[in-house]
Amino acid sequence: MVALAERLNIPVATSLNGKDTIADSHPLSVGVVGTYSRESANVIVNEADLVIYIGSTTGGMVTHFWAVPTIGTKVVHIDIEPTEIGRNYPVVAGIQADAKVAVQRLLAMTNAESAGRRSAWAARAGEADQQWRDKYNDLLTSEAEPMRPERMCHELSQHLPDDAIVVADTGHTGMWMGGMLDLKSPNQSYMRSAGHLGWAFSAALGAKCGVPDRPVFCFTGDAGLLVPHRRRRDGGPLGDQHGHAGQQQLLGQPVQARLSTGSMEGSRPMRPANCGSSPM
Ligand SMILES: Cc1ncc(C[n+]2csc(CCOP(=O)(O)OP(=O)(O)O)c2C)c(N)n1
Repeated sequence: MVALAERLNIPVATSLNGKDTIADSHPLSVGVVGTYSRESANVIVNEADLVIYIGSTTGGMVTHFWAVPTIGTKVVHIDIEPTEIGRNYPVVAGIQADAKVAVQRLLAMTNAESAGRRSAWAARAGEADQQWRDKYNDLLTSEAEPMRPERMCHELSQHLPDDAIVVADTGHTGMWMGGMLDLKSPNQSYMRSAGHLGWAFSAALGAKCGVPDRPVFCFTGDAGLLVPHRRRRDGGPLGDQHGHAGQQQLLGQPVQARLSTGSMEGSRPMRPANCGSSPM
């Protein structure tokens, strides 16, 4: 998809689920569109004269409740499920196909001749992206204590390893990460809770078990962290309600956790002054 976007010079917005489809550092990337989104993505999708959906249910979250793009925008919809095509947006063309196969066919059928015609549009997308960065720079680099969530996202953007897997929970954590985190490498992966609070911690354990050699980073809130632990406290494998540390083998991986009744031990968030991050 990135190769197709580059060849045709088309800006790319992603769903929250597809955040790692294109690195945020890519010049054609405008970020996540919809409700848990980056403002610049909504601006650009609303300015587009044609939106091509690739493998999307065009649901409420990704369209900000069918306001982005506005109904009436020309839409091409590629999806393997025929009932999704044109379900929420009338289409000028519908293509029933596996997303990857369709994109590969489009790559084989197109050349870069038309790319120049979209130079101004691609530049406009870059401008919107920069406007977003300028608008949020103070929050992303804020020295406020406790550390602002925007600063945490910015620090992660700066320091996540090239092959990191990021697992984000729902709630404000999902909003902040969807909009504020910059993935900087196509080797980084992003997974998010589809609305189930507490999913992220368990999913991060699962990701680590599945791909032990890659660093896994879980971003969740206090409630999100407590939900799965409460369940484990009530008979699960990790620790117990008396504050005993538990160490178990989970799918062959050692896992440690310490729980106490109604609270959880943890380390304090980093102080902004200790981050040593470069400014945007
Ligand atoms: C299983 C489940 N229970 C409840 C909710 C509703 N819910 C969504 S976010 C949220 C609060 C999350 O709080 P926290 O994890 O501390 O993160 P914050 O949003 O405060 O950053 C709740 C209760 C949900 N989505 N899923």
